[in-house]
Amino acid sequence: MEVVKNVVEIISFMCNSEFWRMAVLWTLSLISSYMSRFYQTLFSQESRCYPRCSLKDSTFASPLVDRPICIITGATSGLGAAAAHALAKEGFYVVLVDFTFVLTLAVGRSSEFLSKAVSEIKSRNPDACLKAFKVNLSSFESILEFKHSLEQWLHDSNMHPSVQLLINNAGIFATSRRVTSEGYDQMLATNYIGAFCLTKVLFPLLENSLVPSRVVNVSSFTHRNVRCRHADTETISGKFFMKSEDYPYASIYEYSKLCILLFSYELHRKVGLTKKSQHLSIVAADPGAVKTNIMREIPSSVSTMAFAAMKLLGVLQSSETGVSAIVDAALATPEVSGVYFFGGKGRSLNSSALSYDAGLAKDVWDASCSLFEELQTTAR
Ligand SMILES: NC(=O)c1ccc[n+]([C@@H]2O[C@H](COP(=O)([O-])OP(=O)(O)OC[C@H]3O[C@@H](n4cnc5c(N)ncnc54)[C@H](OP(=O)(O)O)[C@@H]3O)[C@@H](O)[C@H]2O)c1
Ligand SMILES: *[C@@H]1O[C@H](CO)[C@@H](O)[C@H](O)[C@H]1NC(C)=O
Ligand SMILES: *[C@@H]1O[C@H](CO)[C@@H](O)[C@H](O)[C@H]1NC(C)=O
Ligand SMILES: *[C@H]1O[C@H](CO)[C@@H](O)[C@H](O)[C@H]1NC(C)=O
Repeated sequence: MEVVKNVVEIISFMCNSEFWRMAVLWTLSLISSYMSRFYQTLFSQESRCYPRCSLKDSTFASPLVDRPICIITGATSGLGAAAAHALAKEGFYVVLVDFTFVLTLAVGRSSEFLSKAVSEIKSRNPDACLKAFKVNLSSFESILEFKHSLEQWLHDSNMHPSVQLLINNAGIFATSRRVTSEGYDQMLATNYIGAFCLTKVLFPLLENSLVPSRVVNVSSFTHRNVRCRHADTETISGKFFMKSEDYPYASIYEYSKLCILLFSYELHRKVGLTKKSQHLSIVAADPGAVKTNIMREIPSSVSTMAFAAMKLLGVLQSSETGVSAIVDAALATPEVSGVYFFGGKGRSLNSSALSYDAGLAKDVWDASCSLFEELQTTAR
């Protein structure tokens, strides 16, 4: 009975055009990313590799800031957890943001409960400085609460009221339609609107930094498949996608990743224009295909097959190697901004032509700002 149920589930999942969009188009866009990277290394004269700099030698290092603060969203699992480990090792004070923290009894110190994510990093690196905050990124209220707790914590621990690095990593891949209490599509609310609002809310802290600060947005090669040129509040909040009966999950995921990019570039342009925030840089990172929990909502036999196929093509990475594009982005020298990191070893790539469309970026920016204002007035 169980077997029959499973088979029926797999077949119905595979009979959906969104599945084929994912299986065929996403694979092609990943392969084309690797091909253009290869082409670039062979024929491009100018090097598009950016070296990492360690905290000791510059970027965020300064006698004014002894431990730069790095906020990572979605830090309990997959790439976020790997980035938290890597950056704590670099010497950052890592603030982990996630909405579920499983508590475990800390090893070594009895009677102290720590989150599993924190104790895992601590067990590999006892000197790591970590702080965890529980935040639901698809809820604006939760984001505002986080800002207050963060400021309170900085104040209580006698730290400068600023943030040096923000990594917008949290993201979900939802295969069924869920609407948040604000009326937005949950995938767009988490992957894009949440990241936008968090950046906006934390902007004063980033600007307040005594050393150059940076925002890293985690995007994805899947953004290359977006053809949709709408960028109004209807589309960004997902209401536009609610018109179709089936949930176009692959299209929405791609779209959320394109929005992140358009945003990153628009903010890069905007920040470039103002003198005051000249030391704030914005970069994007694409980890490639990585074996994490992100595919949790698709039937496990389908994701096992997908991972096996990726492995056969030689493009599947572990979180430890996949995270290198994110760490490259985080540690590139301060003047690096508006760059799309892909493939590790400091390498970068051009993102899709659509993502460089300044008109579209402006539309996304304006629509996101009006959603933000709407959220702010209801939160008051
Ligand atoms: N894996 C890939 O192949 C791949 C490729 C390209 C880009 N990316 C991007 O990389 C990022 C990280 O993905 P991953 O592969 O590491 O996935 P993952 O293992 O599923 O991790 C995502 C994290 O985000 C958290 N999260 C989800 N919704 C949240 C919310 N509303 N509020 C707070 N936290 C929330 C999750 O928390 P819980 O664990 O508590 O649910 C989880 O810790 C995503 O932006 C993804 O789109 C991944
Ligand atoms: C997160 O917030 C959204 C929007 O307010 C809400 O719909 C969702 O249920 C929340 N998730 C959790 C796990 O609390
Ligand atoms: C990448 O983009 C730049 C500027 O947008 C352009 O000059 C260059 O030709 C592009 N490179 C490739 C390989 O498409
Ligand atoms: C990422 O980039 C810009 C800055 O890049 C920021 O405003 C935005 O909120 C961040 N996140 C998204 C979703 O673009």
